[in-house]
Amino acid sequence: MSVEDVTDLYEEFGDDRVPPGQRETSKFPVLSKGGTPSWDPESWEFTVTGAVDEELSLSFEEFTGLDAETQRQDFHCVTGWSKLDCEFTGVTFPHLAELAGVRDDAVHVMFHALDGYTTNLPLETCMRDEVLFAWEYDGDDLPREHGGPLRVVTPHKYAYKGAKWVDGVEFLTEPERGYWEKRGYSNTADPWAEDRYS
Ligand SMILES: Nc1nc2c(c(=O)[nH]1)N[C@H]1C(S)=C(S)[C@@H](COP(=O)(O)O)O[C@H]1N2
Ligand SMILES: [Mo]
Repeated sequence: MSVEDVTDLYEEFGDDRVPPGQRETSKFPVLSKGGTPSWDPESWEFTVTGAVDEELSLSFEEFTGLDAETQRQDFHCVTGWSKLDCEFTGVTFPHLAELAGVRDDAVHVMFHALDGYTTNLPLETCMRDEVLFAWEYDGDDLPREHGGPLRVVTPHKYAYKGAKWVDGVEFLTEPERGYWEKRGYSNTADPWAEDRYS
């Protein structure tokens, strides 16, 4: 599969590929609010709910059978490290949204995860091909501690906007805040504006 390089996305937001106040690392640290939740491949299901024409429920096999792409992206953690050139394989947010049919009154999105984590973004901020539901990292299954079997990546935002262990996306008619957004992290999370805290 060919790799789409989207590491030039920063040009939309700032002058430098590594956002201000960030340091490049070659490691891939793990940041989770708690432990790594278990998952059962037999009973796991991914749901698309809320303001959509058709709510969806997909098994892992069905999800990974959707049209996928591999992208080279950068990863920016709000605690100050950036990891460049990560290769993630997954389904784009706009593709999933199209499958469900987003209603006209949808304005916001909440992601749900197996560990009870949630995170939110305005719909227009999600409707970009770089927002991936990813199950592979650098050609292998996404490591469990990094969100396997499935996680979201948001290269245009700090990484807390990307839910690890994601198992649901909910389309909302009004904005709501997720786990860290209620606890002092920025709701907007733009790395080039250094939107770290609110
Ligand atoms: N489900 C879930 N997703 C999550 C988190 C979490 O605790 N639970 N932590 C977030 C935070 S604060 C960051 S910085 C990134 C870290 O991803 P990593 O552990 O793969 O580096 O995941 C985000 N997604
Ligand atoms: Mo984080």
